[in-house]
Order: sequence, then C-alpha cells, then structure tokens
Amino acid sequence: EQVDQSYIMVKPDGVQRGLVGEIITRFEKKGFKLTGLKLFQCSKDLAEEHYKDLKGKSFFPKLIDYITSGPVVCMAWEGVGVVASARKLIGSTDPLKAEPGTIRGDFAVQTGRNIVHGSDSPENGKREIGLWFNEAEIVQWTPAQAAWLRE
Ligand code: DAT
Ligand code: MG
Repeated sequence: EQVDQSYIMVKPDGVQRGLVGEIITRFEKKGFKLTGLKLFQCSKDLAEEHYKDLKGKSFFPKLIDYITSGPVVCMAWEGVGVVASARKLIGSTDPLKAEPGTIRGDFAVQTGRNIVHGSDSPENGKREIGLWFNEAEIVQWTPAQAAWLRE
C-alpha cells in the first residue's frame, strides 16, 4: 500500500489553550509515525501561500491574522491512509458540527478557532510539508512498534 504524508498543525489557539500534547497524543496513539515537529511563528507570506486556495474568500484576511497571531506547532505524519484518517481524527471544519471524539468535536466551538489543520489530499500533504519544513527537518526512522501495527 501507498505510504502518505499529512501536514498537521496545531493553530495558535490550540497552542495558547495548552492542547499541543493532547493533539500529538491522538496521532501517536492511532499508530502514525511522526517525521517532523517544531514550534514556529509563521509569516504572513507563508500563511497566505499555505491557504492560497482560499484567497478571495471573505474570511481570508481574518484567517491569515489568526494563523499568524502566535506560535503554531508544525508536524509531519506518515503512514498508509494517514491523510484521510487524520481528517477523521480532526473532525468537521465547523467544530459545532464535528463529532464528539474528534479533536475539533472535543475541544472547539467555532470555525474561526478550530485549533488544528490537516492536509486534505496526499498531494497537498507533500506540498504543505515542503512549505513548512526544510528537508533536514524531516527524519526517516523506524518506530519500535512498527511490526505490531501492521502485519
Ligand atoms: P479545513 O481546515 O477543515 O480543511 P478549509 O480548508 O475549508 O477547512 O478552510 C481552512 C480554514 O479556513 C478552516 O480551518 C477555518 C477557515 N474557514 C473555512 N471556512 C470558513 C468560514 N466559512 N468562515 C470562517 N473561517 C473559515
Ligand atoms: Mg483545508
């Protein structure tokens, strides 16, 4: 099967609210592999490039202000099916519509403060990891539990 990469980011509200550990834990416990991790203050340019598909939306300026309003935690996660699975773990864009048990469903109440980002396709996973990380910041390693996660 194809191994995919997803760019997952704890947004500034998630960091300020002390949810970094909780969010990392959800992906760790599921069984995906962390290959990149850093605390980062992003520029307006990077935020605009990351969300370039939403340029022109009425909420775009507020979205850029929000994402640049404080530190974020950038993560690269790897695994078979990681992109779709991460979207399920994260839940709907509107936290009030997100199911309980999902990250947004459990910890957020508004679309404009939905605490976490996850790539929407394997192609965007690669694109976003390339945008937020240098090559040297992505680490290839074999988790000790690998043989117990997949037959
Ligand atoms: P997602 O983050 O679930 O992939 P998206 O890619 O459609 O959702 O939008 C990116 C972010 O933009 C989203 O997490 C929050 C913000 N956003 C989207 N739709 C919005 C809206 N109608 N009003 C305010 N913010 C919105
Ligand atoms: Mg999106």
